[in-house]
Amino acid sequence: MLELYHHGSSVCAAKVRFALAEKGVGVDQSHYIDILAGEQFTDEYRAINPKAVVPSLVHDGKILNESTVICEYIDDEFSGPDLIPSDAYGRAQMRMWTKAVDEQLHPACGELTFVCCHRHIVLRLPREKLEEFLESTPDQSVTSKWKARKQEIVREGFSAPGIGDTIGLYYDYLVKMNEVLLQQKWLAGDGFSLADIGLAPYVNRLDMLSMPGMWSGRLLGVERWFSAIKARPRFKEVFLDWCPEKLTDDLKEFGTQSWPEVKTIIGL
Ligand SMILES: N[C@@H](CCC(=O)N[C@@H](CS)C(=O)NCC(=O)O)C(=O)O
Repeated sequence: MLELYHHGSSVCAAKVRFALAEKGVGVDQSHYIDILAGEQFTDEYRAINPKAVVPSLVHDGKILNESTVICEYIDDEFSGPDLIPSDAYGRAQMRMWTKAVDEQLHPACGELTFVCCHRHIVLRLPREKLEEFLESTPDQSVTSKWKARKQEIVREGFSAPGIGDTIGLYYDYLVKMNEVLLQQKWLAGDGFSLADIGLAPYVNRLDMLSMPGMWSGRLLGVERWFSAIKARPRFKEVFLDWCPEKLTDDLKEFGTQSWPEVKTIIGL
């Protein structure tokens, strides 16, 4: 019995859906947790995921958290195409990328997504609900200081301290990916791997925010790679179909509104 707890705009959840799809594994039960409505904060869900974040995978009663770990588990546990390189250097390259995502790119993505889009969505909540939503975030969540940082970004938007550095760091990752992708087909070598699965949601996030201007016609390695990602047979189902229409529209609309500011920050 395989159960997935996930959300439509969660990059980490998309990563796990992508790994399952590439491996050809179906889930028996899908639990949609609306993280913009605070459904991650219930006692029931926190018994599964104490950080109150998605995704979680439950396999025959065994709880698995942390999307990078879950993806490796999926590759280890199920038959299907290998998603981990067979050689030691390939595996090391793959893990350099997935480690960078966990340590730097994902925290930056939480901030970029909130400042460009999600703050506008949660600011629609009635005042009391908004306060409850912001207060419910555990200190140890998306990052070790996510509660305070989320509050700051929701309240101050682009004026929140350090937002420029965050967006600069995100863009620097595209540049680093580009350098590699100009030399080789996939991020960890010649074969598609968990490195590509791990990074794809972060480029797709920018795409859904209508910010392909960061790489289109500029970072040709990333452009080629992302076209190849979009051409994977299950891309639409994994990345687009799980995102509710209203949320897709919000990402597009608020992303488009934020683009001039983002563009200025990264100096394009
Ligand atoms: N390190 C965790 C991070 C998970 C995470 O940050 N999930 C986000 C969505 S991508 C979330 O659930 N956020 C809830 C919130 O902001 O309250 C993983 O890789 O699974």
